[in-house]
Amino acid sequence: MSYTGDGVAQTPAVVEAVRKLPTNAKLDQLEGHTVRCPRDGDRHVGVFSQVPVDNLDTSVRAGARGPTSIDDPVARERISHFDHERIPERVVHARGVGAHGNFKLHTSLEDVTFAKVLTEVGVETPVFVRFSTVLGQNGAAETAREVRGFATKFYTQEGNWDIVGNNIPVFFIQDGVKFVDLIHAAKGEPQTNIPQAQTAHDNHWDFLSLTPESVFMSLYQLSDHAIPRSYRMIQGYGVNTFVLVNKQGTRTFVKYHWRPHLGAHGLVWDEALKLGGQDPDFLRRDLADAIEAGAYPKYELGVQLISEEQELGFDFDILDCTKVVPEELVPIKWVGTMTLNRNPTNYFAETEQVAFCTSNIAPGMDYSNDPMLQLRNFSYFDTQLSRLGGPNFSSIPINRSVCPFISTIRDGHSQHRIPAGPNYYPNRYETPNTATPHGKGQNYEGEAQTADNLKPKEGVQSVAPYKVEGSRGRIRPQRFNNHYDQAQLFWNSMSKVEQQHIIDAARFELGRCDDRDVQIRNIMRWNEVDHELAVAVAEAFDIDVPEPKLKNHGRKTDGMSPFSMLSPNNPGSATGRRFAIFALDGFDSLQVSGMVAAVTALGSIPNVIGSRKGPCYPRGTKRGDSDAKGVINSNFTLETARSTLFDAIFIPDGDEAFLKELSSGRGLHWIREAFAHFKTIAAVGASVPVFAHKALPGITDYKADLSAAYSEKNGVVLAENLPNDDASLWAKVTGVADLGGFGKAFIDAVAKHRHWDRDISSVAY
Ligand code: HDD
Repeated sequence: MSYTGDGVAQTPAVVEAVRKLPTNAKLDQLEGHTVRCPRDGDRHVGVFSQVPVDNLDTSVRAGARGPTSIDDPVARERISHFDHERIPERVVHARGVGAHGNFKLHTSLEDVTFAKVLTEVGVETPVFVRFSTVLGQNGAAETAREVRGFATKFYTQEGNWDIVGNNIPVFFIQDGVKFVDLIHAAKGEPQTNIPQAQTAHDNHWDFLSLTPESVFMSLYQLSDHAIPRSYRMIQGYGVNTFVLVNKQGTRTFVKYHWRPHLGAHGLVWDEALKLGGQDPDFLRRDLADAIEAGAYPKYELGVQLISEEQELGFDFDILDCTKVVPEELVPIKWVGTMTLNRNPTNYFAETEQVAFCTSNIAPGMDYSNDPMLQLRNFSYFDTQLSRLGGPNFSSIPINRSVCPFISTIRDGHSQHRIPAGPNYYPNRYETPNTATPHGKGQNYEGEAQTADNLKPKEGVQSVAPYKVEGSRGRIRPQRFNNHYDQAQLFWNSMSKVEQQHIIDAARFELGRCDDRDVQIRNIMRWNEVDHELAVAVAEAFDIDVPEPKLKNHGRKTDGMSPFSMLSPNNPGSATGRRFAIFALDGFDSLQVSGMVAAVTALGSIPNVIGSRKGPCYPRGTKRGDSDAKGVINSNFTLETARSTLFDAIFIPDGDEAFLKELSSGRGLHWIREAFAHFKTIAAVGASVPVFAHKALPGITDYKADLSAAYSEKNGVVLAENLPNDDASLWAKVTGVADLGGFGKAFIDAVAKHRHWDRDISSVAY
């Protein structure tokens, strides 16, 4: 028997199941607050008295058919608790998904900081990450074209440190004071609250067209970055410039980067639109499923370091968050790896109640004077006051640090701790010369604290002095004014396909605007980025575009194009991908079981698509036959899922019944749609003609080469003559390379993510 934090015994089965999950110091701490039901001897309780009750089904009545009695505390209090279950959703980033994990440092930054989390190599720091969409309310579709939040709370040995970032490195505005209007314009119209979770409407593009600093981010928003395939495949950025401080008190500016090990990948727009209805939870499900399956997402943390001497040496301002620091000017130094390996136990208690604050920094860190960051530092804790009901939100379990601390902060709504000891400082119990970190930081004797004698102290948050000068006023530096250079850099760095996606997205977004002025103003703005871009968008609106005032400088940079991440250094990976494996009745059992095992061995997620939910029967067996060999349980049918939910499709050989179902309208639609979304498709044996002649009749490029074991073109892998009765071939599944080269070709094609060279213009899908 084991005990939870509230001293109640748990059943051995529950304890055993929890023991097997990955854990860390934070998760151990949370376990102490977790009540796992049902436990031995549990009985349901009335709400506030917590006394067990005998009946939760029937309220107290005056007579079996008489009125319900108001003196029934159980009914009253249960309903009352329910009535108050909701808290205000986040005013932005309402829709999110969380995960626990660890951050492990592999390269110390001790030259520039004394923060232990960034200097102690090999130490694992527990983290909680919340990914989110920005505009959609809690429940909105997740695949809308949206910026994605990527917020990380590090539970360091020295207190909590939060990087509250996005998957796009720049922001729409330069000054936090404009945030209110940016968000009001982007969210639903005030009269109707329409649209939900999308920016394809007049107000959003009206605001952006009147806010020139937004032009760079507007292109990012139109790119594939804004429709990610998975939260496991997004980059992350701290966006604002922060500061690291070393033992000497030297300040170094820092930009934070996260890069996913799986590479950054987008959805196809048609897919994103359909998924919005087919699975509005597509991204959170993807993350939870992957973690559950052990395909743990990993991200590399990188820093760009800029000394105080370099601060003014660029032709942009590093305090302007509408600009990146191009990697060619300041390379990224990769310092550690984050692994997400455990799903939350309770969505509300963890994912909803987690409170990120940009002001949460560890000793050895500081803020820059980026005017966005300065106001963000106010906004986050301020919003938690109303969202989480008062100033004690930091003692909610998910927000507690794992390091010991003392504080004289007291009282207020929902104080969960019992603070003992003095509630003021300094006090006669801890004098400035004692070993407490607070004591050491104070100049007790009353000596003036000057820039010369005020040095930062390790282990405590203290200010490393720096010089500030200038006139007070609503003023902006000149250097914040060049809005087009980096927008051009971004546009130039996209591949042709990515540029086309931006043009298509711009046509869609402005096509959903009704105000001609809004369309014209945005197109004229993009004209200053690139004339061809503006002309291509304008064609869809019959708008003439004059020669631009600015000339495109033609320069490019790394790290902006999602495709550029699939460089020779990063050839892509099929690990963690979702495979659809067809097991309609009459399927070839060896091929299906072989592929399921191969995909599992790869660390990916096999999904069996069957004739029904439940047992599906292979070639040579009959439905209901209890002795049938090779029966497999399906996850989905052709009806309950669509190709949009998967990265790749494997269609084995099969008998007449199999081919009949595969050739049905729905079966052919699956194939056409996956083909039109540029996904990898493999077909074997008699399924090959169904693919080539029925699903894609007009397209002659994808016929199997009958003289070869298999053929591969643009991610279509066909093996009409592969021996399907060779048990040893199909049963050797530890490495897919064993499938006679066919399996390897299939997996390599999946690793490429999409096959853009396909011509899909004549495919109806
Ligand atoms: Fe913000 C939430 C990221 C600008 C005010 N923001 C929020 C979240 C993320 C970001 C990821 C969700 C955190 C979570 O999962 O709980 N925000 C950004 C980035 C910005 C940015 C990368 C640009 C650099 N934000 C920004 C400004 C302000 C805010 C300029 C206000 C002055 N953001 C908020 C907020 C939220 C928030 C209102 C809503 C819920 C919350 O904070 O906890 O305070």
